[in-house]
Amino acid sequence: MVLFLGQIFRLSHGQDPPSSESNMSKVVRIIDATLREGNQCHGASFNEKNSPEIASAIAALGIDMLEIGHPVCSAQEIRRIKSIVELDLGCPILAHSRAHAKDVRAVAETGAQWIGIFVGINEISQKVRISNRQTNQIIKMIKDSVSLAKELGLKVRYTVEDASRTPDDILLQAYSEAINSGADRICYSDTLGILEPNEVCEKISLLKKHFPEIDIEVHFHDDRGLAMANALAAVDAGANWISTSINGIGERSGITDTCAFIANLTYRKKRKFLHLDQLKKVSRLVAAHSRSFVDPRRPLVGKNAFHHKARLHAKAIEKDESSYNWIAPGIFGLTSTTHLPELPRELDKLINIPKVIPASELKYHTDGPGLRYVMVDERFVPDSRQYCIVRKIGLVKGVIAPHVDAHRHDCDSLFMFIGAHENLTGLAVEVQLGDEIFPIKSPSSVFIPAGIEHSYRVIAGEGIYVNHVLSGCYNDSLLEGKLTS
Ligand code: HCA
Ligand code: CU
Repeated sequence: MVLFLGQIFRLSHGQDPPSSESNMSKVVRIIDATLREGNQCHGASFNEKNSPEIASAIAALGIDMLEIGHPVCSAQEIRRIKSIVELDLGCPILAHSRAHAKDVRAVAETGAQWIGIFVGINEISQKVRISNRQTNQIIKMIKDSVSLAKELGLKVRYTVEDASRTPDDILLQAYSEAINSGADRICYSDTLGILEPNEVCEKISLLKKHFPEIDIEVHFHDDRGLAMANALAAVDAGANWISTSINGIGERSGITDTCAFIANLTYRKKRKFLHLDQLKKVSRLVAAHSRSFVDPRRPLVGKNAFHHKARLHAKAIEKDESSYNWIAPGIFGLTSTTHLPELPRELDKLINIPKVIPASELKYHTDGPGLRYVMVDERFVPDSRQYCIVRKIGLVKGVIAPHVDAHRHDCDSLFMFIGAHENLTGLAVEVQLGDEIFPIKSPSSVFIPAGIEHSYRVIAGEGIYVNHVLSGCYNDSLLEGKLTS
């Protein structure tokens, strides 16, 4: 059936497309799996506290569906997913499930509208992922789990895990079973990131030939650096849902990057996203909470993505931005840069005399007790990528007012307390970390992971306080918005 353009564009973000949407005119949709696949990235700990903020920020980009977590894992995981469902972001929520009844029931308990059931069916899956099951038994698991999910009122996405290493006949059999049992969408997963774009094209064309009506999602891992190329090849071959994550985080080398994929769709004039100027902000937020920091070369959101160093390039960019940018950075609220400060080559310029500067130069701070010596930041050493201050605290008598409000950085930082007495004793402080307050005596250090709210105040004694932040500019490293008040 032919759809008129107007009909396509009336499908607003978050709504399920009508099932009659014809294949040729299907809009490319994004399911962002940061809070599921991304949670499997080393360093990530998306929890009940930070997940709602992250989910809201991602949904606000105009994403079509959010994949949140794996509820059967724990009661805590169920609560985390529920807390996002309850936000009612206007964007359907999908939760992950093996093809087991208890997993399916756990998803139903979260209130998520969609379930993503996955099961591998190839030889290696039978050997190590779901041991001691034959192909026909796995086919039955697909039928039973999809049917149960439908009975529980869920919309179902069914994924063949490791689809790219599964023989075509078995692959088609698995998807047929899922569709006949009521699956609303199928997902092709290149779990190991082994496919190349021409193979993706073949596989998706095969699925389209056999299942012309059903929505097809693809999930590409980036182990060979091909996740983006494969996603675009899949779109060209007719896949209409792409699974992505912010900064591409996930198992190992991760998956297709949400922001870069949105930029690619924009470049191709495939779809209009309304809040492109928020991409970098969301990238920073997720980088902080996953402690998976963005490489300067990452497309779109990396520090160097629109930086031009060679003199010829810089000159050309100053005349016309399109000379060396693939897309106009302004669309994303970004600007081209040409002359970023560089680390000095002369070694003596790396030695600094500290300057006394009151802390009110920082957001969330007033001057506070004693003198604050700035030891290093990018004003002292261009491109230092570090900030360090020392505060000399004279003997505290009586109660002193706090001078730092709770705040968070997009990078890790450190507090050190060094008392003026023997063995570095002699200073008592109180440190807020997340929701908790800790009374602390010197000598001590407090490691502050990126994204964690923190502050401190001096209680008694005398000594030195050191703050070290892994950013050359304190104020630029702050994440706006606070989790608690
Ligand atoms: C996993 C595997 C998975 C599943 C994808 C999906 C993969 O981490 O459980 O359910 O669509 O890459 O195959 O991420
Ligand atoms: Cu995956």
